[in-house]
Amino acid sequence: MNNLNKLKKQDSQIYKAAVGELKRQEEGIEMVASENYVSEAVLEALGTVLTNKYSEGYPGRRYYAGQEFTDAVENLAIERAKKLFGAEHVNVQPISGAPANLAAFVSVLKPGDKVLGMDLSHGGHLTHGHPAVFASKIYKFIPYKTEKDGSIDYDKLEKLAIKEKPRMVLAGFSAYSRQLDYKRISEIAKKVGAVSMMDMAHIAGLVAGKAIPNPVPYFDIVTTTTHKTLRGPRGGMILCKKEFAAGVDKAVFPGLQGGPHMNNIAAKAVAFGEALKPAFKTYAKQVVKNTQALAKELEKFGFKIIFGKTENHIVLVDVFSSKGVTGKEAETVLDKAGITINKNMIPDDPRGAADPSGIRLGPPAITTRGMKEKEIKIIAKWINEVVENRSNEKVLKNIKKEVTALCKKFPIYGN
Ligand code: DSN
Repeated sequence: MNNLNKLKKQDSQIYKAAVGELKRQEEGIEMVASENYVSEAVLEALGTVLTNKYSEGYPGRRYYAGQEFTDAVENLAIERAKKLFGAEHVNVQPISGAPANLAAFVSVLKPGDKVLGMDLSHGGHLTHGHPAVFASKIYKFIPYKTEKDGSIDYDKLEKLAIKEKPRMVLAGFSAYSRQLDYKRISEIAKKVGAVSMMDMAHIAGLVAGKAIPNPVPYFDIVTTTTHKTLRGPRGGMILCKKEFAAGVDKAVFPGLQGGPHMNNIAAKAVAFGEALKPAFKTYAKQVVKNTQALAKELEKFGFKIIFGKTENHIVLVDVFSSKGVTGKEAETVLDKAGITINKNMIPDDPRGAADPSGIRLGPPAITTRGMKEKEIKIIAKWINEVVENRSNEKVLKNIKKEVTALCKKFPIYGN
């Protein structure tokens, strides 16, 4: 782990919070499907002096001098990302996923244009058209939904596209557990003269590790975060076909952002380098195996799994109908026992977003620390015990002790 000696001396409050968070991560079972643990090399890159440099523009065409090393860093990040995903063009500057999505919209849409995006409660993402998001005031988002069996009816989607004539067909999700038909979605977009876009933020690591199919060859524009299954630093990225490159670059800078965070881009490059190694393929495949084991075990305990099956790293569970506990209650009691998940809406959730019917969970983080199907079985059993004994503080305390003991056998940073 990073040496925090200077921080300790100078700012004990921040030091304490950082050390407390390290302990929380080391001793808890992190099952938020979008979280992961970066390597120490990635952490070191984040802490480099590259954070001191202003580098507005792109490699070879910056607005300030002194870019010898920042250009090298950004070019490495771009080349590695291109290799990882087979992309024609890559922009590594977006600060995170939401700004990457906005930049992608700005690059091809005019105010008032229509976008087909997946409904939030059906697994979509806020930035794909939720009314609370600023982009919804500029563009007209039309949601599409999943079917009762958890599938997407692509004939229905095609009919909707023909009826609405959107300028963009947007695929991607933050809580959907099934494989999308990339080819079909991009064909629908082509048929109605729309731009096809995919937000692969959740699954980018599984794609990089070749555990699931790659959307990049099929879509005009693909956005992602770099910190979820891809196991890089917190950040965003846009991959696109050559004809969209100039628009994307202009939308990111100067359209929406100023100076790129070069320490962060360096850390992205390091993470992409790691994802190019054979060990990352083993990791990605294990994430999928662990997820399938988790869904199977939870189902045995009577939990209702939404979307019928899981083909990625996400398990969405209707805890309200299966266990009579709300998503918020489940999140709170599991946290007490040292298991971190998040409350989540289920399709057309009769309850509100603040206290929905479901929870979302996944094993990308615990797979990074080496846990496999054997540990998943134990964790699923604990999840059931916690939920069923939610008002029994003694049970929660005992499970927390067992959670800590298990975590000690799988150190994240080896100290
Ligand atoms: N907050 C992320 C997630 O947990 O899925 C998406 O932006």
